[in-house]
Amino acid sequence: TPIALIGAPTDVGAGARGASMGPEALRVAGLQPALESHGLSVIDRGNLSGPPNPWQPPQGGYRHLDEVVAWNRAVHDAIHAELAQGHLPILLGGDHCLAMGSISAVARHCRAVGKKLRVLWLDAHADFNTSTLTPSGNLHGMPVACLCGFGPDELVYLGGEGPALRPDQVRQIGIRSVDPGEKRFVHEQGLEVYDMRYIDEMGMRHTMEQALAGLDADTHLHVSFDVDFLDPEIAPGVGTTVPGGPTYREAQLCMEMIADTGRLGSLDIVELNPALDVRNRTALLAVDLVESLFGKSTLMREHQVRRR
Ligand code: DIR
Ligand code: MN
Ligand code: MN
Ligand code: MN
Repeated sequence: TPIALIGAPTDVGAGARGASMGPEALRVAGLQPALESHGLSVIDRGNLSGPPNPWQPPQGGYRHLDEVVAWNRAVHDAIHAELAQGHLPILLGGDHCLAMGSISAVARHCRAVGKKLRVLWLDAHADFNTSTLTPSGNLHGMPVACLCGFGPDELVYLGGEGPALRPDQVRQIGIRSVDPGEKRFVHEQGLEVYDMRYIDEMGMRHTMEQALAGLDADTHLHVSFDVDFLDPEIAPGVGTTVPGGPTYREAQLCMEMIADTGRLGSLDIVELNPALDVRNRTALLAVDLVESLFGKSTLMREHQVRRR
């Protein structure tokens, strides 16, 4: 399956400026040649365009709602077009509000072809706020809620009929910062959350076995990778760092176990903020992890798997 890279250079949904430079930082870190080195075919579609960041306070509980809608319409259309051609789209964000556009396109595609959909949400945050629960008004804290139908109509209906997701299609991994009202709402809606306490106690291997359980040949797996999922010691280039995230090895195992399912159908790489990074190391780490997500493994393991 050819991979299509689509840049969405905006930070209209975030609380810090700079994620708009994410797509170029990932290109500079060598995302395309890294994927190609594993025999994958990659097309870079360049960047989408949309409104500038007006940097205004929230209105009616949302910051920059019109701009967020405009960017997500562009993302939805671009991701949907790639899926319709049989390509595997990678969204280069941009902040995490853009997952509303990408996942609504993935859900629409899955409805059309009769596939099931599972979303793995790798993040320090649950991103399940609403206009009344949010402490910030930032829409990058609300995409999961909007995708499940809790948000303004312009965002809930991005992909046509009805909300894109039911809460039982989502698995959240790495969570360690949830706002008080948001926490109650996560419980009320029954989201399946593997938080850092769970990962500490059970280990990443068991966590991923649970999060990936029940996938079948008809399931499209979408990974929404918020780079703040990673521990800030290894990934400083994000707008909202939260200590105590997965280590390098835990993150690699997470990606490798997703690769092993063979079900990956689409990916978001979001919240990378080059303005806060150190010599592009967070972008380089993201590229390294994405290589694992697409099946890069050590020689040792390839031998073991083949001999089994
Ligand atoms: C916080 C921060 N929960 C909010 N959220 C995110 O403003 O809603 N930071 N997603 O990356
Ligand atoms: Mn997020
Ligand atoms: Mn986050
Ligand atoms: Mn590498």
